Amino acid sequence: MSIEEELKEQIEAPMVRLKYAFAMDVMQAKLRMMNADLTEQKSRQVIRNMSARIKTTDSIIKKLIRKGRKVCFKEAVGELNDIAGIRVVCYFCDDIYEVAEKIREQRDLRVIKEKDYVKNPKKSGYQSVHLIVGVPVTYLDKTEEVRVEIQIRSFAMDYWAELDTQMCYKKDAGQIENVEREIKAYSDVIAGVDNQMLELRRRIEKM
Ligand code: 0O2
Repeated sequence: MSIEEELKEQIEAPMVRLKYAFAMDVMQAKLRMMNADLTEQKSRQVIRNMSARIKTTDSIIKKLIRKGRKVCFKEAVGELNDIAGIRVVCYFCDDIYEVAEKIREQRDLRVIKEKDYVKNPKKSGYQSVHLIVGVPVTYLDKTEEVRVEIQIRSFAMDYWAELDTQMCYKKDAGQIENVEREIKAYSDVIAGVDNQMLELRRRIEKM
């Protein structure tokens, strides 16, 4: 059996998938509650939509190789923070921090790592706030912390990231003249509009 086949068999084992799926379900239920809470506070919807996925085995293998790690179950589960991933799309860019704060307030979760690619966008122009949270999962009297990556971004940032994923991210398009420069420039334009929309909302709220 090849190392890829061995990893596939272990990572796709029903019990392993169940643990990740459970951790994502718990997190999504919490996020729905946080959205209800914020909606009540602000008299408007804060989260526009969310989605969840378990990383495919192919993508796990590619990421392990990209990170220079050994392709095996132990490295995948131990090193990758995003085998379980949730994407939260908010209406406005300031909502991102409201959601992140609500996650930090959850006493039964542990925020393991935070990355703010909104304040410090990636070279590509990618913007989002990433939180890695540990969700306790109990099975057969044993409690284990399962990591879930939560990507929080605005509707506008999501538009850019979705198109970037289709055209450039993890693709060779960056080698085409001007592509990297242009996609980064569009990210700046979108961020500008995102901030103007926020200012507009604030002016309207003051009335
Ligand atoms: P996929 O297929 O979306 O899952 P960590 O190990 O937690 O420290 P990690 O995961 O190595 O950090 O890197 P990072 O940059 O913090 O987060 C990576 C994820 O952010 C990616 O996951 C993408 O989902 C997203 N991302 C990062 N940069 C870009 C970008 O330039 N464009 C787009 N569209 N998305 C980006 P994966 O596993 O690479 O991909």
